[in-house]
Amino acid sequence: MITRRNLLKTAFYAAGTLGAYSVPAGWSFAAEKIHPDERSVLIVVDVQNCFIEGGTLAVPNGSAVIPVINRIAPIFTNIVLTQDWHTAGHSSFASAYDYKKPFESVRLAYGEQVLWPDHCVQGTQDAAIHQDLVLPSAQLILRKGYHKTIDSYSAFTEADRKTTTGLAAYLKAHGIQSVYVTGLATDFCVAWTAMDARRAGFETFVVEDACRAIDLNGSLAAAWEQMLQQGVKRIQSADLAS
Ligand code: VGL
Ligand code: ZN
Repeated sequence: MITRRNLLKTAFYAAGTLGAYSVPAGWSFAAEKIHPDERSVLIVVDVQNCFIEGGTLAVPNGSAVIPVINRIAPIFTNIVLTQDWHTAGHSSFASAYDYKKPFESVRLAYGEQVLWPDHCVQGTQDAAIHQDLVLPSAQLILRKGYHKTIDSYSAFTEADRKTTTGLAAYLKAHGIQSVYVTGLATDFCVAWTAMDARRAGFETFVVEDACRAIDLNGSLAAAWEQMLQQGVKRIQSADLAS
């Protein structure tokens, strides 16, 4: 069959015979489908009202991830959701500082912190998981960012790079070896989660079309560069099958 993949494959092998090809690090040549099994987990990052159109920190076209995640979810026996869950007056909010505006940054005890509009405040409708996500089999909703003075983009380790959320231990206790990351936003919570998953020893995939980015000052390109360099694999939802 002539598919885009087979054409690519032909081009790839043709280039190979010329002896002058290279495959960028992390670029996986997925001619075969990937089949997640019971040692795999789908992590759905922060698909909350705040990050969807109309929310307090809306990611451009954020709602587009929902049908993609709903479509691939039945492939997974293990699903974990994360929920950004900040205190009112959280130290990642620009409003917590005099003379600071959203998307500026500030130096905190643990390093540089980007400042955001007030978002995902505990117990608000803005912080609720979006109602169009259909994930009845999800086994865990992990909240993060609930310490007032420490942000947590990552689902594994808070921004001080010391405080653990316990997720790596949880996944290991359940025999998980491979992590598939989806959700919002590609360049912040998805990227930090994926890189920490690698660091914790999991085989790690980011499902690119199941994510959307904020893209502040080139942050999306930078995030992909770092993720690929650290061995995170970039795949598409169509690469996955039962
Ligand atoms: C996020 C900025 C602030 C995210 C969370 O989910 O990517 N980004 N809080
Ligand atoms: Zn946040």
